[in-house]
Amino acid sequence: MLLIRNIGKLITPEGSSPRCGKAQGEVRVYENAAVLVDDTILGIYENGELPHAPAYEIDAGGGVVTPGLVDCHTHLVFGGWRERDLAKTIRGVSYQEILASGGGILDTVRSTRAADEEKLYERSKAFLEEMALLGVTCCEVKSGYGLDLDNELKQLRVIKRLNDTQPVEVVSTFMGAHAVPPEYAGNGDAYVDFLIDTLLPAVAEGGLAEFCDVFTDTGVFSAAQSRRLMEAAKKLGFRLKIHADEIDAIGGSELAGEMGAVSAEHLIVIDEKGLGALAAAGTVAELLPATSQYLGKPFAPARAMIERGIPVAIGTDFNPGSCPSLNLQLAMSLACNKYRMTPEEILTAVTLNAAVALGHAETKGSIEVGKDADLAIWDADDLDNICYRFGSNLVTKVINGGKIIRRKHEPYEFEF
Ligand code: IZC
Ligand code: ZN
Repeated sequence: MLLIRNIGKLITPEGSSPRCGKAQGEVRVYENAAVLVDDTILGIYENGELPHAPAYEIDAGGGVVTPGLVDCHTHLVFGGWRERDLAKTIRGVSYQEILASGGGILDTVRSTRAADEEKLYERSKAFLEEMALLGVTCCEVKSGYGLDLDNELKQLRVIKRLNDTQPVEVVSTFMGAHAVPPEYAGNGDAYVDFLIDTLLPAVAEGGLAEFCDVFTDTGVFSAAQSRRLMEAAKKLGFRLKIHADEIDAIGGSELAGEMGAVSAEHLIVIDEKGLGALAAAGTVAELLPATSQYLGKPFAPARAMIERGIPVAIGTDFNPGSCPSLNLQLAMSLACNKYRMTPEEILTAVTLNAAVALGHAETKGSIEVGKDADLAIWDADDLDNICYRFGSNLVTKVINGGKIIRRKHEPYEFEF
């Protein structure tokens, strides 16, 4: 058993359901607290009270303790960076223009196809270690840089192996509909047929993904193509996610609502109809502020979403093209400054609502007795401080499933 004591403030959303509207900003605060864990949370104490049971102790130094962070949107298994696009991006060449000229996602498809499975695994594991030290205890990873049978399955096997071999819980999403590969250039419909007839059934049979995602946008997949794919995925038992309204509002968020998708993601240019669809369906809006920042794009209308009662989650979108940062703390401070979300709303967005978006809210996303012992200890005395000090890693210790996460060269409880 492990006791984390001398916690100035233990701050957590509560429950296993999405928190929306006013409730998005309502968090429980335990002052002068302690928490007793094994692999799950056994007890929470406040006002200087402590359990009687003996336990190995960690001193939180009077700082804040929150649930471990949940990064609900990443593309972290990829073969190579795309820094050569930086000069184009700052000259104003758009993300879509780079993709249309055979670069962008297709560039990463080339490097990922060429990458050896073992190397992909090692490189992705190193990213997860970096994320863990920034406070992340659970994250999503999407495929979508293989875009053929062998290479999509290779990417998904890497994702599964990551989940099996290191402490961050990894939720797998199949995203074969990330772009139309060169073999099907100009023939998106035939590629969607291939996804439905061949790739989706293979992924389902291998038990390699919980979710299916599609990039519904200009130059990628139309709403009609996306609907076809989502219907097939649903029949095979996948839960649905959708990249919607990142570049143009072509019906992605309406489709997400109609199909009962668990989340709609990006939503930079969502319109009234889209907002209405998400609100009616209870779909989680997954917002990715570091992508807007990096691409110099507008920021999604988070306040309008909260006002409409749409649960908001925030992720990094870590990927080599539109968000080369895996720092969820940075996304939190951008959400504060750019979305004008309060620190309490943001905490819910990177813990409980993110866990809901991954279908793991029964065990993750809040500090409550019986949930997994996933905690972040911060060198901060309140949430304001966490959102304010952007650029530094304010997490001093991370507990994942009751194990203390340390850097490799430190004495460890769990080695990466
Ligand atoms: O590699 O560009 N938006 N997919 C949709 C991405 C960004 C990842 C990429
Ligand atoms: Zn994405």
